[in-house]
Amino acid sequence: MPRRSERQHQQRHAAADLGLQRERRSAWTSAGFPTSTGGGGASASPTIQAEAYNGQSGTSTEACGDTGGGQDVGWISDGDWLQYNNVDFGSGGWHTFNARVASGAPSGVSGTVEVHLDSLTSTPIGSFSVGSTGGWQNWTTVPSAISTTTGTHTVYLKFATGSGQDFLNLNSFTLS
Ligand SMILES: [Ca+2]
Repeated sequence: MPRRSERQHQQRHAAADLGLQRERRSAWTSAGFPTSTGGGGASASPTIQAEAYNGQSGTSTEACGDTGGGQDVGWISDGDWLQYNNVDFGSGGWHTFNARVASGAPSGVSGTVEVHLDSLTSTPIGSFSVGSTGGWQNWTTVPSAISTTTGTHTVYLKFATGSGQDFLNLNSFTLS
C-alpha cells in the first residue's frame, strides 16, 4: 500500500492509469487484456477496479478499507457516471455483473446502477439497486443479471436516485 502522500500524488496525476497498471500486474496480460474468456472455463473476468475509470462525472475517489481495494469511487449521486474502456466480455459471454459496493445512505435512501455498453444513452444491459449496507466502508458483493455479452466494449455505469443524496461507494466489479 502506498503511503498517504504517495497515494495523493498518484491520485492527482494518474489515478486511472495506476489502477489499470495494478490490474495488469496481477491479472492482465502485457497487452492489457484479460487472459480469460467468458464461458471458456474461467468462472469470472479479472477484477476491474472502480478507480481505474477512463472517464467520470460527479464522483470522487478515496482510500478503500476493503481487502485489496486500493481506492473506491464515492460521492455517487443522481446523474453521475463512470466509464471503463476496453472491457473484455470474452467469446463465451458473461451474463452477471458483480459489483463490490458499500453504502452508508440513510434508511429509505437507495439508487440504481445501470450498465451501458459503448454509449451512455444505449439501452442498459442490466441494472440493480443499492441501499444502505450499514456503512460507507461496509462492503458486500451484489451480483445482477446482464444481457449475455461478448467482445470488447466501453462500459458506462450510470447512477440514478430520486433521493438527491449520495447512495453508493463502488470498489470494483467483475463479470461472470
Ligand atoms: Ca478499488
